[in-house]
Amino acid sequence: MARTADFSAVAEPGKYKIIVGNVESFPFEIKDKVYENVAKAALKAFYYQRASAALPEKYAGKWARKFAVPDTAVIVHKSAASQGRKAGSVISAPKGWFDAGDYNKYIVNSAITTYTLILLYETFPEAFKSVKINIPESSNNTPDILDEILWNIRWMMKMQDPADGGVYHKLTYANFQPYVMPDEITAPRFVVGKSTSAALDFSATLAHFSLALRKNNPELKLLSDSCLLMAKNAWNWAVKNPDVHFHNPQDIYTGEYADNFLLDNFFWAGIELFHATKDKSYLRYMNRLSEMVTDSLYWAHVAMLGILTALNNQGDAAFEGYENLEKVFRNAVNNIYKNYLNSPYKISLDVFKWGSNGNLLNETLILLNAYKLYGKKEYLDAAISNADYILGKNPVNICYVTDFGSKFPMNIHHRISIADGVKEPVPGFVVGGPNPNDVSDIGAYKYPSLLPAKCYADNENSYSTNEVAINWNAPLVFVMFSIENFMQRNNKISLKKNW
Ligand code: G3I
Ligand code: 9MR
Repeated sequence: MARTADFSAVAEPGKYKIIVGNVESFPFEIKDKVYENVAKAALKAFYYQRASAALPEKYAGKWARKFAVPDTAVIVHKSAASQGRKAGSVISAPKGWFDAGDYNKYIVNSAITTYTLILLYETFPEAFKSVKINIPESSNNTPDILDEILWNIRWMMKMQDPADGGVYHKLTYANFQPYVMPDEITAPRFVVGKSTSAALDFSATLAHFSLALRKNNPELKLLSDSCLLMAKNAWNWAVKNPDVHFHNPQDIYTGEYADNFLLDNFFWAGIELFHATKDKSYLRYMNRLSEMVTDSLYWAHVAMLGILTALNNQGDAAFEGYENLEKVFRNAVNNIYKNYLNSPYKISLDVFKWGSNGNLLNETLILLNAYKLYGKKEYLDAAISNADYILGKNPVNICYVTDFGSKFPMNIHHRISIADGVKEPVPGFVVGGPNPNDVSDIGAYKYPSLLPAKCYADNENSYSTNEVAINWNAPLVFVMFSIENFMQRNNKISLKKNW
């Protein structure tokens, strides 16, 4: 039986714990900027995921590691061959982030991840001028979040075939590698299979990035223009190749991010290209919104990303069908908010599956956008309640973010954390979270519970509940920074009012 206690009246800064009978909670703090440290650590986690880099102790502390995975001699797999790039030829596609616990790089998952970080940056551009996370680029004049985004954007740009605009689905080893450090691996890496989903998600992300740079970083105009041209070329390839659905070739065994329903991907890319060009021909999928899933957001359901861009750029260019788009958004927000109200743990998530923490964080991202657009405090309150679930207010009684809270995951499915010889996992990562559907990885009997919200194991082989991934950490960064910034703004407003 879950009960809710409201301690809002307790505002005195300090360390507290809750005692009910002979049961007491972990200690927790009431203070200013309570989300700032976890927000910065969540962003720094992307630095720890960098491919083609050495991470010196000065920036990485005890998780320093050697240079690994140059990706300057990547083999074109036969599934990716084209006129200009024969099977077996070699290309260079360095940088980018390792996807998760594995060392591979996937365009579909990179796209939603990078979009999310760009959306955060353009929501608080002034605040991010002073956010430093101690990365090599911290001494330059570019915001650290933008430098981290650029690390992945520059890799994404190398995944497009210049000859036809097509985009390779992933850059990968043939197999998932053993639990070793990345510099110990000598196996070849491949670019595999162009796909329609990769082309569209690539197009959407680079078009969005192009506009964000145009608005916030005029000094990067050349990059902005290049991104827009590449986005248009990827769109054109997708229009000519609308049904190239990715599945692993028979000699490749790593992650797929297979997505065979692509209307939402066309819609998302179309909205992004419209806002970046004002060319209304890109809006051809607007009238098919009802055929798309809009009340769930993750790598295979991306319609909401197009809706968020339209609503956050409504001043730029109104277009017919906009009212319907706003109605769809409000409906999704109301459904998310209703789930929160009806939940014993006061969270909006009502289905637990692979990456449930990431799904909850994406719902929280939607709530925070609704709060920003409509100013209704109940959306911020619901978002904070979701954030508290991630940070410890959950049936598993654990903070799901590494290196935070009294009890956090120590055995994450993350090859670097497993192989680096450091007891503590790399900090700032949120684990996938409870998922009752895929317990065969360690065996159902090893899970403390098979109840949906409790089916989680802090076990390095539980990749279905205890892996970390860039598309889960991006909404974590978004949520923690947004709540921190909104709370600081509201405190300033209430201080002004009191004066
Ligand atoms: O959408 C269905 C839902 O309708 C159904 O009720 C539910 C339960 O059966 O399954 C849902 O589909 C699941 C899908 O994720 C969406 O949640 C699939 O069963 C599940 O297998 C799938 O898991 C994906 C996993 O790879 C295995 O393919 C995760 O989304 C995806 O995040 C994860 O991604 C991996 C990369 O491939 C490799 N790198 C690590 C990364 C994170 O684990
Ligand atoms: O490490 C892999 C992880 O990134 C994936 O999410 C997961 C599901 O695709 O697979 C993990 O690799 C395992 C493979 O699927 C089965 N053999 C053991 C591998 C390491 O746990």
